[in-house]
Amino acid sequence: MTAPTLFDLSGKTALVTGSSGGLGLAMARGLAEAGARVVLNGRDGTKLATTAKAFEAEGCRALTRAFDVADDAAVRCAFERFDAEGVAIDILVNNAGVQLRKPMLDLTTDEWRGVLDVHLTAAFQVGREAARRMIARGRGGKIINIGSLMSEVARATIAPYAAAKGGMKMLTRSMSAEWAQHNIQANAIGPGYIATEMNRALLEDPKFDAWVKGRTPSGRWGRPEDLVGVTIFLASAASDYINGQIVYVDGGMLAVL
Ligand code: GCO
Repeated sequence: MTAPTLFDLSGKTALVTGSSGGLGLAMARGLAEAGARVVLNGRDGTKLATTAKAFEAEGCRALTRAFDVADDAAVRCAFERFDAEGVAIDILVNNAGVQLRKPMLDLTTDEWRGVLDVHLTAAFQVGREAARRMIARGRGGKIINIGSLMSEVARATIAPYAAAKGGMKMLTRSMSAEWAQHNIQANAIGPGYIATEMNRALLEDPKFDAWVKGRTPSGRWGRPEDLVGVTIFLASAASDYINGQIVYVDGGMLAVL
């Protein structure tokens, strides 16, 4: 396979969870530009439809599927619909996530569970349904879990998010342990501090903004587009012998003190 075709996703279908905005939308757009047919997902069907319109205006093909990835029955139903419509998911990006900034002493168990469910349980549920079908088809597949700097380090007031993102790293390795034999490559991306809606409060806090810029060797916040290259790489034949890895796109923050 020559270099240019290594990254060509033509003929592939990619499901990106939580892709009506933010990182998910940027990664979905990148996968589409590399040739994949993309399935956009979110809980809000109206928001998803608006996103899909813009997406298609840019010439990118997109299906939309509104379902809650944290709801097991909804996930199963979504995949049964894929089956019925002949939509085979070759690439799964487990991106859906929420943030909840609160000291643990003030956190309820429901709040804790809610964050873990959207990130970690959802990635397990959607991953399981996608892998079942990848294995049955015998064509392998790609699973990309979205971790975080918090897959390695913690910050006060975001314990459930950090626990979930630490879990995403080990879920990725568990997927490799069980599914690599079926030619499924499961890897993760660890974004650093990226300028997204989820981080608006941090971006607008002059002290936090200065800290991120000072603590990051690149001297800036990441942009959602900074994740596109590594997403295409991990979704393509270029990463066929890479399994269980997490690639940090953090401007070097984790590499230095
Ligand atoms: C926070 C942020 C971080 C970033 C990102 C860093 O409150 O510290 O939300 O968690 O979003 O995950 O990798």
